[in-house]
Amino acid sequence: MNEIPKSHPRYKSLSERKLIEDGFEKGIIAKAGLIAHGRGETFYYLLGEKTNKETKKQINAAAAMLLLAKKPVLSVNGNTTALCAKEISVLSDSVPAEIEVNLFYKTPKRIKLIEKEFSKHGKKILGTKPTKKIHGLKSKRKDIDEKGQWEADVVLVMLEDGDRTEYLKKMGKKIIAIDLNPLSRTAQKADITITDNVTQCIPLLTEKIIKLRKKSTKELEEIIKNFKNKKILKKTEEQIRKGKMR
Ligand code: PTJ
Repeated sequence: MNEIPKSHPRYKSLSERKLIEDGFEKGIIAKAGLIAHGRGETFYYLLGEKTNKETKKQINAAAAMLLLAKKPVLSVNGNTTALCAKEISVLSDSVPAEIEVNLFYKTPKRIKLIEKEFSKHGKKILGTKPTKKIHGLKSKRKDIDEKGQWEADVVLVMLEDGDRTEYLKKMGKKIIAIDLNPLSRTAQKADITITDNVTQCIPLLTEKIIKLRKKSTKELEEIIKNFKNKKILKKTEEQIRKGKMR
């Protein structure tokens, strides 16, 4: 990362690319994770590479939902580990919430590497020996930890493909998604979707949680009641289509 000067106009995206490349070389990131990052970069560019007004509302609602949760779980995969394991660890302390690894391209080696990354930040993660299953889900994401997603009432999923959100919702859980694509299945199915770069919104979510901690349960419930996920996603899509963000 040192070889990219901070003054470079594309410092943020180039340094993230480096984290992704290094994560792939170490074996943390799956091959498809490289493609997923490219998808994300495109949407990030179209969204103006900044946290806009609508996104701030999404972060506010997500913070309220995490604070109200009885058993919140932050679900991590290869990309999110390589990009921001430290920031996710800080978020987990601020809520507080468990961290659980959940992989689409699951191998024992990747699980171990991800466990090791989080241990560098003092975190013991769940999901390394899952004993429960998400009913109906076909992919390897179905394996979940009894003390994690199984018992959770709120699950934060990030950079997610496929249909886990839908199945977790069928199990009665509330889902917060972080996905730069407002049209993805996960974004559309989640209760709250944050259409922002994971590296940018995780620290903002932590800050928001610290601020909202002083609020009463009633005030937090009010934030969620007034939040309309589909409406904000529609607006975000329109802004992208009209090229309004850049
Ligand atoms: O680590 P694994 O085995 O669990 O595999 C994970 C990947 C990422 C390979 C898998 O979940 C996948 O293929 O995901 P998709 O279908 O590419 O979806 C990822 C979504 O995250 C896309 O909608 C991207 O636009 C979005 N995205 C990519 N990078 C970021 C992002 N959203 C937020 N922040 C990012 N940095």
